[in-house]
Amino acid sequence: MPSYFTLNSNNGRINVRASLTAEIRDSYQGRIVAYDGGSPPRSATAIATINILRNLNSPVFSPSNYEETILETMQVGTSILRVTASDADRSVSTVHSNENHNVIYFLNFFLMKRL
Ligand SMILES: [Ca+2]
Repeated sequence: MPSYFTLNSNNGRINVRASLTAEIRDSYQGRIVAYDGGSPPRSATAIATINILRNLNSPVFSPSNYEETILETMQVGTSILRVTASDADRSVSTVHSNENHNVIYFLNFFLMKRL
């Protein structure tokens, strides 16, 4: 497995080393060891878990079709329908908001022929 991360031994920062798109794993875990400068040196270990936010899923409407009949005299601004779509990608990150999970709606009406 290629190493996707590198650790700066001076300041402890972990950086991305290689593109993360080559795999679909959503979590990586590594052991980190810190040594002091004593003789003999003393050390401590920690586990770093890095979760990857991937966009593996498309939003899904539920239901997938909507229909509503309204009066032509309906007041401007009246709410007539609410559509709902959800996305199964991971929703939580402590660093970034996850656009892979957030759903934004767009409306593009077209005219239907009368039967
Ligand atoms: Ca998604």
